[in-house]
Amino acid sequence: MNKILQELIGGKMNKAIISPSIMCLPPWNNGQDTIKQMEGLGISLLHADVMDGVFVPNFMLGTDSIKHLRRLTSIPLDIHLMIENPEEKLPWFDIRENEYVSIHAESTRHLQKALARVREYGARPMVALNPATPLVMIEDVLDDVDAVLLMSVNPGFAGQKLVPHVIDKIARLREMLDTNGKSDVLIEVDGNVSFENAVKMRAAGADIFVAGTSSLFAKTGTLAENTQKLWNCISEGEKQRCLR
Ligand code: S6P
Ligand code: MG
Repeated sequence: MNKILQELIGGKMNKAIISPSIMCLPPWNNGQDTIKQMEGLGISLLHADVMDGVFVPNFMLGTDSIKHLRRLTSIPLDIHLMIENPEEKLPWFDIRENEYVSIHAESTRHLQKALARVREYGARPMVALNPATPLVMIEDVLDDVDAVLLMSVNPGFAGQKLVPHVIDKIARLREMLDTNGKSDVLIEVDGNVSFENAVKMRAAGADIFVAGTSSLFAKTGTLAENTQKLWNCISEGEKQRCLR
């Protein structure tokens, strides 16, 4: 039995989750049809990027878009805040109990306060790190989070190339979590989660895979085909079928 399978059976490895990136949806039908289809495909989390044009050089999904998404589906949101001083803006989002909300360590001087505020809504706090931000930045907030988001591209845009050292960073984070008694803290990866990269990210210890133009919304394959293919890439027993 190989090591990953042993760890899965031993409960050390969490079940993998696909979190489709809403900003990559074809815009013409307001997301409605695609999201209904995702419900049928067993998707259990939806990644919603929020960008303020300051923390990152782009604008994306405002508060009304987030509220609109909640009307379309009961799939919980995974809200990725790429905004300055997020702790002041959390009340704008009408955060729900079952949602993940990620706060970038680089975006606030009050990281612990921001994460604690997410917890006050009953939601699941997640701390996010850009590719160049070292893991040491989150050592003192491990008690305040349910998950850590490692950016595998510099945030702001879809369709970028993986920053390669992030694979090793995932493994170092998994080790850091395990040695601190935080094995239940999930690791999310975001950026160029292609079928090939997903295999390496899973092997390194990632649990939540943000799926954008590199997989679910790739130019080839239907949404159903690409979802199945990504499942195969992150499910141990199916890996051999992954790249077919
Ligand atoms: C990027 C944003 C991401 C993208 C996603 C796109 O700043 O946070 O969530 O939407 O990474 O995926 P892909 O496969 O096009 O890189
Ligand atoms: Mg994102």
